Formats: sequence, C-alpha cells, structure tokens
Amino acid sequence: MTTETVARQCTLCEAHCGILVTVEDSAVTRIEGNPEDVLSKGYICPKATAMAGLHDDPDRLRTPMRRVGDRFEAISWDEAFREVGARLRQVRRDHGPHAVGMYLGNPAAHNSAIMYAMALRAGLMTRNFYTASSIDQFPQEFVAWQMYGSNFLMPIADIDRTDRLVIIGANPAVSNGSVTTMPGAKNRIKAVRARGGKVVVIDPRRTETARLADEHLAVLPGGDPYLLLAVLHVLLTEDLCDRTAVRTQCAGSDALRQLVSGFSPEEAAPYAGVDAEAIRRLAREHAAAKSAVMYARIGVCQTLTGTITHWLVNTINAITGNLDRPGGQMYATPAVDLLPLARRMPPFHGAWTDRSGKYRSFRFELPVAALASEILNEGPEQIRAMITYAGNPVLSTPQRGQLDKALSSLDFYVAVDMYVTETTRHADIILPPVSPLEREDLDILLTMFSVHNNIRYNARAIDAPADGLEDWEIMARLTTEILPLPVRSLTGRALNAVFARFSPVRAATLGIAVGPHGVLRRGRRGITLAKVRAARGGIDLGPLRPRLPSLIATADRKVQLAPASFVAEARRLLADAGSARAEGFDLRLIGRRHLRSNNSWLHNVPSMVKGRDRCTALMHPADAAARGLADGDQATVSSPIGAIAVPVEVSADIRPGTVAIPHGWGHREPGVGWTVAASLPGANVNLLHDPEQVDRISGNAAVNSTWVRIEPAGKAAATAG
Ligand SMILES: Nc1nc2c(c(=O)[nH]1)N[C@H]1C(S)=C(S)[C@@H](COP(=O)(O)OP(=O)(O)OC[C@H]3O[C@@H](n4cnc5c(=O)[nH]c(N)nc54)[C@H](O)[C@@H]3O)O[C@H]1N2
Ligand SMILES: Nc1nc2c(c(=O)[nH]1)N[C@H]1C(S)=C(S)[C@@H](COP(=O)(O)OP(=O)(O)OC[C@H]3O[C@@H](n4cnc5c(=O)[nH]c(N)nc54)[C@H](O)[C@@H]3O)O[C@H]1N2
Ligand code: SF4
Ligand SMILES: [Mo]
Repeated sequence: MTTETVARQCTLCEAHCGILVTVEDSAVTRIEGNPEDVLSKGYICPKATAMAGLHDDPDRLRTPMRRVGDRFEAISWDEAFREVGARLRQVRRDHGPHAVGMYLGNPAAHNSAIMYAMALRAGLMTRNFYTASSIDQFPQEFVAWQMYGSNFLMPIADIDRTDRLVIIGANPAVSNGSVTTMPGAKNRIKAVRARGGKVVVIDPRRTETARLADEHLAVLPGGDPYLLLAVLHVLLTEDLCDRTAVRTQCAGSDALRQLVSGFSPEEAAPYAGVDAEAIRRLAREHAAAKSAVMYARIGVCQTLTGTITHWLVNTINAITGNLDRPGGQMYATPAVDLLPLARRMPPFHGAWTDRSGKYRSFRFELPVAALASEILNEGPEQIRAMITYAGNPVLSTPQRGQLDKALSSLDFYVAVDMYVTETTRHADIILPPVSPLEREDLDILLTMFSVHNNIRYNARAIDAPADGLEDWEIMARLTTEILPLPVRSLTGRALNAVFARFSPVRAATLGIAVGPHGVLRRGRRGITLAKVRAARGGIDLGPLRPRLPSLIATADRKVQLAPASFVAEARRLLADAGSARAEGFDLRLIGRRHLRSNNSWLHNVPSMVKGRDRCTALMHPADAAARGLADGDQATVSSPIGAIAVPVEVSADIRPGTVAIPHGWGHREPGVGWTVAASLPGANVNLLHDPEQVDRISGNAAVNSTWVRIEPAGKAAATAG
C-alpha cells in the first residue's frame, strides 16, 4: 500500500484554506487542516472534507454527456467538442455573435481557468455575457472604479491588525470572508477583542458573527445607507475627520459635507432602525480608534442601494484616515500583482444594455437579472445558444421562474459542470472537468484580496484519469472551436498547441517572475515556482503594506469621495426616505448561509446535509405567533411574484419584521442528477425575488429587500383555492 499526504488548498470557497490530503492507493482517506499554511494556519471548516465526498460521489460526471431525449449518454471528448463547435458556429453564422450567451458561476473564480474562460468570452464577442458577480460584488467593483479609478481596486479589511472592526451585512464566522479572504475568520475576529479592540456587527439578524462582537446593531434591512449618511454627518459636523488624510489622499469632501449637513442621527434613526445615540457612538468611536475598519459585504451588495452603501463605507474609512494604513482598509501586494494594470483599463459602464434598455452593461457583461428574458423574448439579438460554466443560475438567480423554460427553448446549450443540476439538466452537451483534487493550480486572483500577502501552490492530490480534462483545457478547446478559423483542421490544431503549452501554472510562473516579489526585481532572493512548490504551506509575503498614492488610478490620483452619480442617488434617497412597501406584504426577506452548505451545491455530499432541515424561514417569535405559526410548521411564503413552501424556524435572533431563508435549495426537479440532494426538502427562494429589483446604480440583483407574506401552508392553500 502507498500512502502519501499532499498539501494543497480547499477550493470550495474563497477562503482557500490549506489542507493536507492523505491518499492511500488512490483513495482519499483523510483531509485535515494544514498547520503550516501561511494564510489559514491549520483552520478548516466542516466543508473541507466534502472535497473527498465530491471526488468519490458516484453522481459526479466523469465523461462528456450528450442529451438523447430526456436522458444523457456518455460520449468521447472529440465527439463532444466537434458537436459543440459545429452547433455554436452555426448559431453564430445564422444569428450573429450576440445569439450566443455565456454565464460564469462562482466556482469559476476559485480556479485559474478563469483566464481561459475570459479568452472564450473575448472570442465570442457577445453582448450576452453574464456572471454571478451581478448578484454578488458588482456594487463593490462599481465603487472601486468610481472612487479609486478601477474596479480591481476593491480595498480589503486589515482585520489582523485593526483596533476596531465594524462588520456590515456579512457573516464571516460562517462565510470565512469574501473580497477579504480570511480563512478562520472566527479566530481573527476574536483576536481583535483579545488585543483590546472592539468589534461591532450591523445586521438584521444576530448572526454567528454578531455573537462574537461587543455590540450588535439590528439594522432594518436596507436601512444601512441612512445609518451611514448619519455617521458621516457626525464625522463632518463634529470635525472628527483625519484632516491630513482628507487633504493629501482625497478629493470631494466639500460635496460630501453639503450632502449630509442636514441629515442628523435623529433623522436617520427611524429609517435605519437603529437609535440615534448608537449612530453617534459609531461615528465617534470610529474616529477615535487608533485604527478602524468598516467591512461590508453581500448583505448590503444585494440591496437596492448596494453601491451607495459601499461608497459610504469606503468614504467613512477614508476620511477617518483608515485607508491605506495598517488596521484599516488596505490593498494586497501579491506575487502576481495585477492591481497596477488597473490604470490601463477603460471605463466600462453602459457600453450596451439588454434589449429592454433597463439593464446596463458593467465590466464586460450584463446584469444576470436580464438573462431569462434575453433568451425568451423573440427578436434580433435574442440568445439562441448558451454556454454555462460552473454556475447554477436556475437556483442562484432571480428569473421569475422563467430560466428553466428559457434554457429548454434554446437551439443549443453546452454546460461545463461535473453534475446534472437544475441548470445543466437542460444542456445538450455537458463537459465535466476532473475533480478539484485532481487538478493543479497556482491561484493568483484571490491573493489580491487576502488579509495577508501570500502565494501558495495547489498540488494535485490524485492523478487525473488519462482522458480527464481540467476546466482550463475545456475552456481553451472551446475557444478554438467557436472561432471561424480558415482551414480549421490546421489552424485549430495550431491554436490548441499554443494553449496546451500555456497552462495556468505556467502563466502564473511568468507573472511571479515580473511581480514585486519575483526574480526580476529581487534577484536570487526572489520567489520562483520551484520555491512555492517546495513550501508546503505556501510562502508568507508579509502583512499588507501601504500602496497609495501610486496605486490609485483616478486622473488626479486622489480618492474620489463624492462621485456625482453617487451624490445624486443619495439625494434621491434622502428625499424619498423609506422604501415603499408592496400592498399586502408585511415582512422583509433576507438571505442566510450555513457552514455546511455552499450556495446551491455540496447538497449531494451526505455528511454536509445530515441533521436538521436547512432551508427554513427564520422568524421572530412575535411574527410567528401573530400568524399562528410554531417552530417546524410548514408555511407558505409569498412575494408579489411567487410563492414557496418551507418550514418555519422560530428564533429571537432575527429582527422582528424580517425573515431569513437560505438560497440554493430546491433540488427536486425531474432529471436532476444529484440523487442525495434530490431527496431533500427545500425550495428555491429566488422564485420570490423579482429580477427587476436591482441596485439602482450597478444593476446587482437586490435579493435582500423583498417584501413577503407568510401564512400557515394549509391556510394559504385555502385562500388560493
Ligand atoms: N437569494 C440569493 N441568491 C443568491 C445569493 C444570496 O445570498 N441570496 N448569493 C449569490 C452569490 S454571492 C453567488 S456567488 C451565487 C452563486 O451562483 P452560481 O455560481 O450560479 O451557483 P453555485 O451554486 O455556486 O453553482 C456552482 C456550480 O458549479 C459547479 N462546479 C463546482 N465546482 C466546479 C468546478 O471546479 N468546475 C466546474 N466546471 N464546475 C464546478 C457545481 O456543480 C454547480 O453546479 O449565488 C447567488 N445567489
Ligand atoms: N458556508 C458558506 N460559506 C460561504 C458561502 C456559502 O454559501 N456557505 N458562499 C460564499 C460566497 S459565494 C460568498 S459571496 C460569501 C458571502 O459572504 P458574506 O457576505 O459573509 O455572506 P452572508 O453570510 O450571506 O452574510 C450576509 C449578511 O448580511 C445580512 N443582511 C441581509 N440584509 C442586510 C441589510 O440590509 N443590511 C445589513 N447590514 N445586513 C444585511 C444577513 O443577515 C447576513 O448575515 O460567502 C462565501 N462563503
Ligand atoms: S472555509 Fe471551508 S469551504 Fe472554504 S476553503 Fe476553508 S475549508 Fe474550504
Ligand atoms: Mo458569492
């Protein structure tokens, strides 16, 4: 028997914790935290072991599949690529480039194949490109672009050195951080307090993170911009700003002062759902702390005011002198430093829109909320073929329940995924990559957002089957297939040969060499691929370091505190405070994540789904009692556009008037290949969210502000009947 222990990372979520994978005779027998890992220091969450569960899952696809009627049959890679190429080229010939749409899901960002997916995107030249970013971090990228000059320049929280951590709309104790990669977030948060600092959590629910905090403010869903405008009011009227930082780093403080001068904490309190004294204290303590950082994430991204809320967060950090200083908001200095390239990126908002004109493009894509209608609505530039890669938009995005119908109406659909999911079950061809444990990688994307500078190698734990392909190889091959190449047999082969020599690890090696820690800058002390490979826990590249002003990509190299469109939107909000409630709906629906679940997947790994029902409507006891509901009762949750049935979970941890339901559930559709998941209860919460409800500036889906009504299931049925 051969036993080997391989050091790599868990790539299931952004945290990328270091793991040690023990393999005995090609079988994974153990996965544990790697104490030598320079970022995660031995931490793993319960999901890490699911890497083995996924690998062994009999439902995981291991060969390309072709639809025949309502089932799939295995085919060879050559056959699959030939057919995909011919069908996609046909659609492009007949209907033009915009007729082919593409959707990229979340795991695409946890794998360097993203570079090749972007090559495919470029080759497609379509306007119909969509990603999970438009139900995720669009607002943060938009703010980074407007304030610092590039969407890449999203600052991260220097959580390991801060004296004061204010968390808004994020639950890192469960999620382990996002756009601030912080594996073992719980320990890092506890450490803030252990070193004498203070932690505040602003969240409608008393979350797992709020339990670790000194103070929890149960804000009204969507109340954050009011709260933050009033914090700014206090900072500016009580002269609590860091004058040097404002003068040397920033532009626009006068416009900001004008905007908030009349908006006191007393005025904000009813709209924020937080009392005026708490708002004042937030401002004063942020200004007084030696270092302080406000960190906001998807709880506020996914609202109608996602962009301006993130703008206010970054502004508060900047004017209190907490941008680019240890313990504040900072930038990484990764081994492959893509951040300075930011200056060369063109502005890119509204270059095109969807056909209705409602959704404007951002980056190189359209908001995903437009996807189903761009497939279903007939006319020129209608999507007739789709490529999905590592995404499950049927469950993960609001589409009025129309995406199923849309995907099944396509002329052709190819999915790159290792499962037959709610989404990929509609595909004509599914191309499955090898399992994550079978691929090699050197992640460079997430190192731009890590709380500590590092570079780590992701070794293959298990040899891939001889005919297995990694995602990047599939993406590269699809890119050659869609191009209208002259003499395809020759040029296609030549292009494939070029791609084959340019693996993600090779590309990263080149990036490291020219990067700030590489041999070209640092000579023999510089890091190389060989050194990274040899270090079992990766290489520690030190704490975050100051990078301003050179990194700032705005014309005057100053942080823009008051972009005109943001100020205008804030004025509109102040004039029309408190959003209108839909008639007949009296509760606000927000989301919730669980430590053993990951968006819509991992529900097929038995150890991840054992125990109590996960997909429940979490309600306050008073709200439940008022509706005649008790813990465990089946309830119907309705919104203006849909209804689902889920059990109620009663808890005083949630703010009255608010209900929390996790997304990514509801696997019982016919044909779904997840046999374990398909046996579980749960419903698709995105059937309740209206795709028209988007952040007014970035177009990000606003799934945290939906008005709903909840009734006992029987009663709702009786009313409907
Ligand atoms: N209501 C509501 N909706 C939400 C959210 C919310 O909070 N509330 N959160 C949103 C957020 S933040 C996100 S990021 C999205 C996620 O939305 P999506 O990315 O669309 O969905 P996932 O559930 O992550 O599905 C990932 C798919 O990729 C496949 N996969 C996993 N690993 C790999 C791989 O290595 N290669 C390939 N080719 N495929 C792989 C899985 O089998 C699965 O089918 O959901 C969003 N939707
Ligand atoms: N275990 C686990 N970890 C994950 C994932 C997972 O599905 N499971 N998904 C991964 C992905 S793709 C992402 S993007 C990250 C997301 O990471 P986080 O941003 O930490 O995501 P959530 O845990 O959904 O936390 C959002 C919080 O916002 C709160 N909230 C909702 N509405 C409002 C509001 O109006 N105002 C305020 N202030 N708060 C509000 C919710 O109650 C919730 O606690 O997590 C990643 N990590
Ligand atoms: S937090 Fe859990 S799922 Fe995410 S990378 Fe770490 S071990 Fe994997
Ligand atoms: Mo996400």
